[in-house]
Amino acid sequence: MRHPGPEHTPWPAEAADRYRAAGHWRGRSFGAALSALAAEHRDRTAVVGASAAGPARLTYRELDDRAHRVAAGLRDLGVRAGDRVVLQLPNVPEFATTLFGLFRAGAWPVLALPAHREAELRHFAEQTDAVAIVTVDAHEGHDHAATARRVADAVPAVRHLLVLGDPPPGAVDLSSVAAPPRDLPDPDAGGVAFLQLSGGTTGLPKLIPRTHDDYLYSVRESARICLLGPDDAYLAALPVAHNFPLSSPGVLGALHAGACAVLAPDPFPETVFRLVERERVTITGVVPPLAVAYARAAAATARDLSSLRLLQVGGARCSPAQVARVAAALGCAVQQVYGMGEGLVCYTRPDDPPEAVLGTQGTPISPDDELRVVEPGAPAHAEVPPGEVGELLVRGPYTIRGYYRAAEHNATAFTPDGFYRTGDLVRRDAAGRVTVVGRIKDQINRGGEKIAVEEVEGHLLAHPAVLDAAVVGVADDYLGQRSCAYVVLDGDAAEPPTPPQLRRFVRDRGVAPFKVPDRVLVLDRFPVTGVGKTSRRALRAALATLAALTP
Ligand code: J2J
Repeated sequence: MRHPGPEHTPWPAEAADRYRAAGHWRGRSFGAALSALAAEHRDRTAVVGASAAGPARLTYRELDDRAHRVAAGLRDLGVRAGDRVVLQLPNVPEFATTLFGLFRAGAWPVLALPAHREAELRHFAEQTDAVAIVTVDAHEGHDHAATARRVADAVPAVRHLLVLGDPPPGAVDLSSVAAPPRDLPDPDAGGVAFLQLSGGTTGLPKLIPRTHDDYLYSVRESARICLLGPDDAYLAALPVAHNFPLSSPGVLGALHAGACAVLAPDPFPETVFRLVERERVTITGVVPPLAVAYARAAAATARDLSSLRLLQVGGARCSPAQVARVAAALGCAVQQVYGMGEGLVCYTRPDDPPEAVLGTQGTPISPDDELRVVEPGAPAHAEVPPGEVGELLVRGPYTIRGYYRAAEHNATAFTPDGFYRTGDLVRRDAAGRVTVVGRIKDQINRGGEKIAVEEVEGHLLAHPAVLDAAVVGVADDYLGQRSCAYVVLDGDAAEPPTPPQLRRFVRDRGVAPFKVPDRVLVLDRFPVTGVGKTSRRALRAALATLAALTP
């Protein structure tokens, strides 16, 4: 396979020197950071969760020890520094031990989500020439081991399939990947630590190379901004591989603070409330639909939620009315979080005035985050006047300068002077607070889950009877947006597919369930025609209007 573009686009030397001099980048790897935490917090609880092996509580020393053992076990399998390994685990303690084991071995985890299926997994493995896939036997009714087996068979680079739980023939039991700890070379902190996933706007999801230096900086500052300390318990309700529960401040922020990271097997109110009560959880972070669900369920619960001091909402827009309702119902502070796997994270702060917490997404983590709000489509320097809406561009000490192996996409996703084009429409007030008001990127935000419309259109177009397809977002009270696919069918097709058949067709192509169009509508022809990106955009806009009017 040809891989256009570099693995990692480094920051220019001038910027890197500045970030080091400012103390943002400290030259410490994740593995070294964990060992330092283990020395400091020793027998305090680091991770609480449950997996097939039963409930587990790991102290800081146990977590560090297991990470060493996993790293040695990976080396014995032949996994070397710089190798890519697709990591797809739900919220189980093994996620933490494997993640840190891979970090220690210098291998690069590729952070797949449990919702990903064969199409995505295969793309990650092919795109990265992954040498191994780590997954779970089954989760929420899906046979992940079988899916990963097919991917491993199809991608020649994949030599190992490591399965948590019951491994199928030919796969290795993940719990057996352990060997007596030994000294392994500490990876360069300025180099790539792992590949995070982008929600994507074009084709298939892009991979985001994050370095030890830049990610640890964002984690450390996130923990500080959220006032995390050793007495806190952070609950990961969202899938822990996602950037928000991983790093904002997430599980890694909790560990950095010497706190306890509690892994919830699912994000539903019953599960989350039970864990809040049992573990005296102080902080959690969720997407708006879940925050609203917790607010509703709080009224009727017998669980003691009094330990909860902060509920973070992010990943999608949360209206001021929703924020107010959630805060009142749960009797805790709410924090808005606006972040992205590519880097930039904004938070409202504990001492912000109520109107800022209700109505804005706060300010960036770093004084060295450079934000520009520009006229969409105009040259990068054309900033809009303060207070007006424009596209947000960002550059800074933890925002990437390029996607992994994606030279062509990078040429448009970044400005020549290294700003990432977020595709988000924002306003900045006089205090520098950001409010997200919309989006110009071709992406649907379905309750925080990101859908690249082009990707789904590609799956629909693979059907022999589909002549054209356009996928649009439709406003939805619960999720913020749902997806609607318009298709034009081949009139000569012997048996034109019905909408349910098309939905099943997309699902059977092995895509994450959240990407299957919520609705499929058949049109004789599309309202506007043309080629090229702009006219596709105009077409999608016209269809979105139509969808909003279609009962
Ligand atoms: C509106 N849109 C938002 C918000 C993200 C913390 C929190 C979230 C993410 C995340 C993350 C939003 N209001 N509060 O990585 O560390 C939309 C924007 C953004 C895109 C990024 C984190 N918070 N968004 O959601 O990579 O459109 O990261 O560009 O999944 O989500 O999506 P993602």
